[in-house]
Amino acid sequence: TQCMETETIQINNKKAAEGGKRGDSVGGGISSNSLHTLAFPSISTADFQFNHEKASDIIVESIDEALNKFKNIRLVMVDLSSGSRILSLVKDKAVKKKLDPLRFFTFAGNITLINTEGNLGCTVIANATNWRLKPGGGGVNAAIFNAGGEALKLATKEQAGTISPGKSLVVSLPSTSPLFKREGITHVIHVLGPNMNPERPNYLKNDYVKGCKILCEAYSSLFESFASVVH
Ligand code: AR6
Repeated sequence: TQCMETETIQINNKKAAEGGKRGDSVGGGISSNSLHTLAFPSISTADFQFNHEKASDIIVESIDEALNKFKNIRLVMVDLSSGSRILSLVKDKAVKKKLDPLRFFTFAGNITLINTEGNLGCTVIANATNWRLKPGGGGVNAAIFNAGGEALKLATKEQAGTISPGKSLVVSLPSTSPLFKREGITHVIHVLGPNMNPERPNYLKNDYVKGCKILCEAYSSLFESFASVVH
């Protein structure tokens, strides 16, 4: 059944993409054309080693809340491979929770090529960053800072020097950034998630009471920030 569910979502994704072009009406009569799209990675589940079962529950719950609260948004969760465990967990739980497949779906690919490869019409992408908002460091943070170029580094520095766990920071992308020019991305939202990796700062020592609270805050903050950008 897991394979069948996966297939259903893929079909729905196709429909969502086509629907976007045709301007089909979705929940509440808002045309999917007029929905603003955020692409986001799974926060904290790779380098920060957060438990995937717990994270997927929080992700689906947070998406459900955001879609109910903000009627003009569409959310796309991205990971590099279609074999991604966190992506599969979220897909399955999204079906069980009956999230609207036109307003939330998953995408396997590189988030820095979201529009040229995925043709999803995303205007904003989220980044799973580190507390110093430091370019590099591997993972999606390195990929996004590389793709954003000097312009993203400077614009981020101008906004803040550090970020706390559970918070997000909106950076408006200068039109000189390759991410703006190539992908049409107007904003990057940096997010710092909870860290369960003993070799990284702010290590939570497996305290999942704190960890889950911070991951919830991180996603709420991300979706709130996105909604305010596209308001
Ligand atoms: N496109 C889409 N998804 C990606 C990409 C990409 N180009 N690259 C990685 N992912 P991680 P964290 C997925 O480790 O766990 C950094 O060093 C990846 O498969 O990037 O929050 C920072 O500087 C995974 O599903 O973030 C921090 O120190 C997800 O992105 C630390 O890692 C997040 O994985 C943050 O760790």
